[in-house]
Order: sequence, then C-alpha cells, then structure tokens
Amino acid sequence: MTDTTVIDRTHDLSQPLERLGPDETMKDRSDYLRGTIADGLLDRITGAVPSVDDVKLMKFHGIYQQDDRDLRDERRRQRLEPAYQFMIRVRLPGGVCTPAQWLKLDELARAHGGETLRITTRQTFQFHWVLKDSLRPIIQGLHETLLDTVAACGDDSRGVMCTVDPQSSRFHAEVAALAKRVSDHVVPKTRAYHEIWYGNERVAGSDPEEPFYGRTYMPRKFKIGFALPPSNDIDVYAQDLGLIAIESDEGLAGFNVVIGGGMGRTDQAPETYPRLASMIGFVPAGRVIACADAVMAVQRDYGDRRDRQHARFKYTIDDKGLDWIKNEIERRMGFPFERERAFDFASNGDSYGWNTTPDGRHHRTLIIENGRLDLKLLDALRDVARLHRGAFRLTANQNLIIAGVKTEDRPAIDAILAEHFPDSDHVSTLRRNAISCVALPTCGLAMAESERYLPTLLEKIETILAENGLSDEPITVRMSGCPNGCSRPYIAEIGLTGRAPGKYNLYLGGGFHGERLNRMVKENIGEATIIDVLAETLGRYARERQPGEHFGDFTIRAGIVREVTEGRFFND
Ligand code: SRM
Ligand code: SF4
Repeated sequence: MTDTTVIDRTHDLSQPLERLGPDETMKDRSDYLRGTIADGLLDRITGAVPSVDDVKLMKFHGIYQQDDRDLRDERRRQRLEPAYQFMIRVRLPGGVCTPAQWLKLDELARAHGGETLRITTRQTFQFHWVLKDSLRPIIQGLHETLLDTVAACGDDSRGVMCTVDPQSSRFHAEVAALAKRVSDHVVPKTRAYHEIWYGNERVAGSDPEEPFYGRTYMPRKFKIGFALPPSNDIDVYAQDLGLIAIESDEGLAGFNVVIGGGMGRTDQAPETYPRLASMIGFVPAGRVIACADAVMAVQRDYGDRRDRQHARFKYTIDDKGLDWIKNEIERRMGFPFERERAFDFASNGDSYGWNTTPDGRHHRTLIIENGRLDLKLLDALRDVARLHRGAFRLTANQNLIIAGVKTEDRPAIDAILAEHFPDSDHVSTLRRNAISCVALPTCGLAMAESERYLPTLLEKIETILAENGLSDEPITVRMSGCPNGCSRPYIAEIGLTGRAPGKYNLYLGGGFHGERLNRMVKENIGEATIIDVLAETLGRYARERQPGEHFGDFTIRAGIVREVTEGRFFND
C-alpha cells in the first residue's frame, strides 16, 4: 500500500506565540518535550515532579502525576504532602499485545503498579499507583518487549483505535495493520523519550526534530479510530478523525472519513459540548495516511491555541464551518474526497464467549468489569499467557479477547477460565453493555465515584429490568465521574456523569450503536432519583415499545427526550 500524495509538512503556525495560552509557551520552551523532567526525577525531597511544566510535559510521555484522593484530607490534616503517585498509559495501537508482552505488563504491575492493571476505553493498559522511582523501571521494562508510552497522552495524536473483533470483517487484519501504521506515522519524532527514560545520549542532527508537529505540537489531544462495520465498537463518531472501512468485491475499497467527534464538556459552560463526528467523504485505502496528515495539519494550524477549553478539533470545525474545513483538507491532500459509500453499524458492544474465524482460529471474549484487572484476574490471565500462542486484544468496552487460539490449545485455556471466570458466561446483558471511567481515587478531575460505584447501581437497575421482563434487552449504560466523558457517556442510552460526591446528571436517548447523542433529563441527582426515573422510563419502555425498538430510540419516539441533532445544540 503506498500513498500517492506528499503534503507540505512544515509547521505554518498562523498565530503569534506570545498571544497564545501558557501551555503553548511551555511546549515551545520545552526543547521538544525534554523540559527538566530528568532532573525532577532525581529530586528526593518530594514524591512529586517539582516543576509544574514538567508535570504537563510528562503527559506527552504517557505519564500523569496523581495523588491518592482517598488519603488527601488525612494527609492534609497531618501536614504531609499528598500521596503522590503516577499513572502510566501504554501506547497500544488497536489494542493488540502478544503473550510475552502480557507477561511483562503483568510482572511490572505486580512489582510497581499496586498489583493491578486497567484496560481503558481506548484499548490500552494503564498502570496506577506508580511511585516516582518506579517510572523508569516500568518504561524500561516495557521497552524490553517493544512497548512504549510515547504520546499516550498530551497534545498529540493519542492511541489509534481499531475495531477489535477479528470476525467483524475479512479485512480485519489489513485494517488493524493500517491502524498500527498510522499510529507509527503520527507519533512524535523527538528523541526526548529515549534520552529521559532509556538514558540514550542526545545526538545532534541537522533534520528537524518534529517535522510535522513543530515546537508546539497540537493545540490539544487528537484521537483517531478505525471502525469495521457492522461493528462500531470503537465509537467512531467520538473520534477527532474516524475512518469507517468500506469493502468491495475486489477487496478493501477504502474508508468513509468522519471528523470532529469528541465528548468533553463542562457543566454550566454551554459553549462546551459533546459532538458526533461529521461525514466528509471517502478516501481509497492507499490514501489514508495522506488524509490523516492533512486533517491533523488543518487542526494543528487552525485549532484554538488561546483557550484550551475550546481547542479540540470539534470547535475548530464549528467555528470555521464544515465546508471550509473539508476544502482545506482537500487542498492539503491534493485530491478531493469521493462521495461517501453505504455502510451499516449494528452495535457498539462486544461479542462474548468463543467465536471461530474462517482460518480455524478461536477467539474468546472475557468480560472484565470496568476494565479492572485485580490480582485474581492477573493470576488467571498470567496462566493463560504462559500457554497462549495467539494474541490478546483489548476492546474499547474495556473487555479482553484471548485471540487466535489454536483448536488444540482451547481445552487448556477453557480449564483456566472455568476455574477463574466461572460466571463469565452468565453476566447480565446490562453489565455486558456497561462502561465506567476510572474516577476516584486516582483521577484528579473526578467529582464523583464511577468505577467503584457502577457495579452497585447496576444491581439496582438489573432489578428494575427483571421486574419489567427486560433482562435480556441490550441497553447501553455509561458512567463517568465528571463531565469530561471518558466512558463516552453522551452516546449511551443511559448516561451518568458525576457532579459531586453521590450526585450525577442523568442522560437518556443515545443511539444503541453510537450514532446519536443523548440529552440530560435530570441534573445533580442522587441514587434514589436515578432509580425512580429509570423505573418509570423502563416501565414505559416495557409496555409501549415497538418490536425491535432500542431503549434510546424509544425515549425519543415517546417524547421523553428531544433528539439532539447537532453537538452545539446539546445544551438547548
Ligand atoms: Fe479521559 C482526562 C482517563 C478516555 C475525555 N482521562 C483524563 C484523565 C487523564 C484525567 C486528567 O487529565 O488528569 C483521566 C485519568 C484517570 C485515571 O486515574 O486513570 C482519564 N480517559 C481516561 C480513561 C483511562 C478512562 C477509562 O476508564 O478507560 C481512558 C483512557 C483512554 C486511552 O487509553 O487513551 C479515557 N477520555 C477518554 C475518552 C474516550 C475516548 O477517547 O474514546 C474521552 C472522550 C472523548 C474525547 O476525548 O472527547 C476522554 N479525558 C477526557 C477529557 C475531556 C477532553 C475534552 O475535550 O474536553 C479529559 C480532560 C482534559 O483533557 O482536559 C480527560
Ligand atoms: Fe476522570 Fe472525569 Fe475522565 Fe472519569 S470522566 S476518568 S472522572 S476525567
């Protein structure tokens, strides 16, 4: 596969730096993400990284400084500094890793990551509870199995997602390989990571350090995802750049291109809103990288660098107009988009249990509640990894596929799973379609519980469903501990976002396969009101629904919520 177009990769930043936000100056002065991180790691007086700028720069290296929020008040009372620790996010394009990589991740999590790993909503692993002295051992350990954490966070292109299920399409392997290629292509090129974390010497060169990103990188994070219909497991409409694979009789024809998706909003700031990505046309498979370059370059050059709350691509598109943006992308690509091709999504969930692909390989999807791998699950999966000869695939719903199992290996894997996951096949339909973000106690932005609370709330919703004969009805439920929406709650049929401890906004009316935003029906409510509203609405759904009608569609048809037609009208 070759790309026929080379775009101008010079950084033609149109806005003078001195008039931009402080983060732009910080990036500009960072010497391509080096800052003083290496010195800060040596500081023995604090468990933190002392420079505020370095804390921000470390995000570009996949690392977040956090503190244990359960201990915050007590430590303040004791006049101790917060219990600083770090979260490390791995870059894992398409969510695929080998058994050898799994064993290394497991070893590092046991040694340095509080004996837990977290599968994220963008198909990767996070280590939590990492102390400053353990940062290098983890990153160097990952390097031994060719894993890294470059650009897992920061103002750059984040982990590239790809539909995970190998049975979704005969072109799955081809598209997954392309997702990996795009990820490698858009990753920052600075050698800062190698110097700081691997101890490599700085080598002077004549080539620009960041031929695409320049000194100030992107205005904000940028997210890319590939979806293979009929599966929209990656929520392609939540991506800054979404690519929907289109097949033809001859093979993989190319991709429909959608741009400008994003979830984040701020309560009581109507100028911030979630937005579903807009369709702008079709590109042949061989031109995807040229397209990604052009789309990112437009956001790089026109994204708002003064106000980070307004800096995502969705706002650039709405400010400039979709037609203007599309024309600018085409100008930079050097060719026009073709008319979008027909496709159908059926769901954004995972297919559970064992499945077999035409190549005779077997794939087992395991439900990992909220993506949390505790010691018990780590033990079981370490046993699997020791004998597995295929791959592990992380899903965007925070689940896990033991993929590519040979027939002769299946009984041994079944035996391990039967011992450690006896209930895996009996998890309720509701839980199979539920996601929560991490939130407390590690997330610094959390306003309410999410991962630690959703299982309890689901029990109560399960009771309502059982009373109404709806237990087998798939309904998507997503909870986030704040309005940032890391669980993509604004496209769930039932969405909850944290407002304060024990208080949530409740949203209804999202599309079952991620095609429509929901709308807030109650603000700042506690569990009792959540349950009352759901009992009434689900009761009506049981009595009044039409055959095959999804809950989200019903709430709109029944007039319980007004349909959101565009992101900017979300707050109306
Ligand atoms: Fe997220 C910030 C966790 C997917 C929107 N997200 C954060 C931080 C890093 C908090 C912070 O900035 O200090 C959270 C770390 C919590 C912790 O303790 O681990 C965090 N986000 C996560 C993860 C781990 C949630 C999970 O439970 O799986 C997901 C990691 C994905 C990955 O592997 O890269 C995660 N975050 C998302 C998604 C979903 C997606 O991308 O498909 C979104 C919504 C889509 C989007 O970007 O619009 C998302 N996270 C945000 C935002 C709001 C961005 C915005 O445009 O307003 C923030 C806050 C920010 O960037 O300022 C945020
Ligand atoms: Fe943290 Fe909010 Fe994201 Fe949840 S949605 S992980 S609380 S930033």
